[in-house]
Amino acid sequence: YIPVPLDPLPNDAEALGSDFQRYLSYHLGRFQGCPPVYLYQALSYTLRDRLMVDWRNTWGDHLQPGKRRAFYMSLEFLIGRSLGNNLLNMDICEPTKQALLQYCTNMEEVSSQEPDAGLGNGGLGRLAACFMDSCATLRLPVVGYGIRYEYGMFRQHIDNGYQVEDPDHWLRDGNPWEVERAEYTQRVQFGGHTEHYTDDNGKRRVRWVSTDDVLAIPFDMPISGYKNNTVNTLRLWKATATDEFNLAEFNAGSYTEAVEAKNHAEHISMVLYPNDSSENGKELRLRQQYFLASASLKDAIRMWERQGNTDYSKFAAENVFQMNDTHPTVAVACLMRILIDEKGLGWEAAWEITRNCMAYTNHTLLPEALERWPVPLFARLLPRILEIIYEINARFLREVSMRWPGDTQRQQRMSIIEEGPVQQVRMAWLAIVGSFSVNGVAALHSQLLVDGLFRDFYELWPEKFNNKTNGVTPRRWVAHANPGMTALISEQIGDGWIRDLSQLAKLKPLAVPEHAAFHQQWRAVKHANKQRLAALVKQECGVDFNPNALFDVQVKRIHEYKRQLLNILHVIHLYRRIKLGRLHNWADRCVLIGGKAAPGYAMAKRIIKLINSVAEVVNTDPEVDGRLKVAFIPNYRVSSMEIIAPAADLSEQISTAGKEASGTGNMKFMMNGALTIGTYDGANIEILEAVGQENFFLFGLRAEDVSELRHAYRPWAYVERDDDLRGVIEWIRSGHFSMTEPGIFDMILDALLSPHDPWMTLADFRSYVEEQERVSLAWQDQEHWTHMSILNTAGSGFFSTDRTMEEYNRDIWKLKPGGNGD
Ligand code: DL6
Repeated sequence: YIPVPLDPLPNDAEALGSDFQRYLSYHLGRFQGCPPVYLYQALSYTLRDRLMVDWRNTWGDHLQPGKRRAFYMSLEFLIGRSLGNNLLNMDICEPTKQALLQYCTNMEEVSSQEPDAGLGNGGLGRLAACFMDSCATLRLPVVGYGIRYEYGMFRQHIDNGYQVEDPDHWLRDGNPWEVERAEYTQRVQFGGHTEHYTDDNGKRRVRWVSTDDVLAIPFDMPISGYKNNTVNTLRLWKATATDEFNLAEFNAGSYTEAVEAKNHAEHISMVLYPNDSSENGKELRLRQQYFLASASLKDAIRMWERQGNTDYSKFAAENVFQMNDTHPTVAVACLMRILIDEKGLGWEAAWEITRNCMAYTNHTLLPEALERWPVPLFARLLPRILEIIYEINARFLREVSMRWPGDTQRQQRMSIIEEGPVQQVRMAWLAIVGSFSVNGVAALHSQLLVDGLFRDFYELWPEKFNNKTNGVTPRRWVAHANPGMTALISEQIGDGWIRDLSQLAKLKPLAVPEHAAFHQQWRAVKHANKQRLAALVKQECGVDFNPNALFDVQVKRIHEYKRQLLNILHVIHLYRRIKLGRLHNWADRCVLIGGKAAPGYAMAKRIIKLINSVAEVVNTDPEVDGRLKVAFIPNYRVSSMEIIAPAADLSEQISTAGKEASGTGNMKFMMNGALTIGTYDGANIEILEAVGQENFFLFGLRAEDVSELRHAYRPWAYVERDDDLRGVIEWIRSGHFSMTEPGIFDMILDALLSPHDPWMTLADFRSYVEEQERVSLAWQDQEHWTHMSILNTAGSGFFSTDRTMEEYNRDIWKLKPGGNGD
């Protein structure tokens, strides 16, 4: 094969239109009256073609000899839809719209056909997707490694107020964006046992034998940079059976067993685990983690060796792996195995390399989310890897005992192997020991980590620990999601802010009342966005939202620590105020709540039922008369947030202080001009600092208050001294919202009223209600609200993932931004 020069394809409406037509007819075989999903596919192929030259050139740049690269390893990439985002980045929205009009269809209709790539649970997975976007925009040579789940995050529908989960077979109609690269298939070992032997040079070696291997086939997704001719790669692995494995069974006459074996292998990439904050503990999940780590490391090594490299002492200078939470951290031991068993390096040399190319990001302070794996499971599934972990641990504990002689308690606390009835491998400890960098995702979170959970390790290696406050990509979350505001801002300050979000600060002078015309336009844009959301709410929930009311929004995973309960207690309080005729300083509100509960999380599912039950009562009570509306939007996902964030007036970020590592929804809302009501938690604190206390509604306990109160928490005391709270609790208890299913909310009340409630919801009720009253008052002065809204957008420059990625690069990755020769 002789590579041929590739010319960029023309981007005018005529060329786009004729390619679109060609794909529809000649490739997809669809003619008149075809289902609209094929229009989406034909358009996506048309656009993907136009990414190919830049994609090839960007790879070429990444693969230059001596070039340092980073690999972002994540079990989750919550990408959402690609079409609109690529159109924006490629700067061909207008000709594409024109091209489609020739074929009697419009962009909205076509782009709504794209299924969300829901390959993630929530914040952690969406962050990974935003990182990919920013790396491409900054031209950083970063490859994302993940799993191509056949079924992404489940789809949620609501039946009688309860969450019901439906499988999300997002790949059913194919994925026009991906390119399969079977030539780079990797083999991943499982099971078997180890053999210790002496090689021809008299060296003691280990081999891992009699394994059940699985093949990992890469599928590449293009990640376009913003108007910069750069296309990075997200490489997602699909699992499949090896041929020999099938053949053995087949030759034994067991055709069906052979096919079953194939199924068994393919299970690995079948489904995303839908838990975002508790360990999964399932064998299949560990298989997924090792599958990703092993395939990705082998692939990165393959690329490096293909450049002619053989001297492994240079490997860490040219390769860095960022591990997204504990999920892929088995990579530490996996790389050791490859270097020692396959490349023949000694332990010290291999360890030096590993510790210099691994970096770990922690995303949670909840101890239950820190993964641990039972040793017996590890021994059965990954016997060689367990041996290596034992050796890492033994050497590490020697280091600890030299530093703190005789401190056996500390050794126990720091051991990678946790003792107990069943020994466990502590994945976070393995990650810290095996990495040169450990970071948290917001200033408070990083501080709490080194003060608490990771304290022992911080005392040993303070230099490893750092903070990288999260961000979101302004391309998807403003330029794409909010075209009205984008045009308005660009008219005033130019469009440089889309690449350099700190330029939004130029809006600050426009926030003063003298710029009345601008303020009028700002409100008009928000109003139009609210109309768009109101239409969605009507369609999805059958509830009428009045765009003149305050849109009060909380969308995120349903979890007790995120305290959707506090929100709904406030809604009931507002409802009582209407019923009791206490309407002083009233502001009409539409309260929108959305999010998925982990299928096994009974309390979270009951909270969804409570929200829906309250909505039902409030929305149908004629006395409410439009003053208050409540809706639960089903199947909250990336594409719905694209409509929700631009329309929100008030962003609810009300977690128990010290529990939300960062939050990123808070940033999306702020950028789109919403004001935040929030606790002093996660990145809320940095938002508050960026925008000033006078433009933020702060309430509630602080992290240190929460820790202090832990052993003296008396929820009844709050109820006894607060008539409003008592009234709210009584209304729930009396069955006001559960007439046909008495007692269904008792489990919620019991949890709220328990002195062991770790989320301390009732402790924050009064200050939340009072702050909400300030919100209502502030809303009545629309001019001042607009001023605060503009200042929120103007102050959001820090929260771009471009800044986050620049910091990762400056402090951890140290990559040279590329050029692809354009
Ligand atoms: O760092 C991204 C995102 C944070 O913004 C959230 O605050 C945090 O909860 C989330 N973490 C996880 C990990 N599991 N848990 N819990 O999803 O990460």
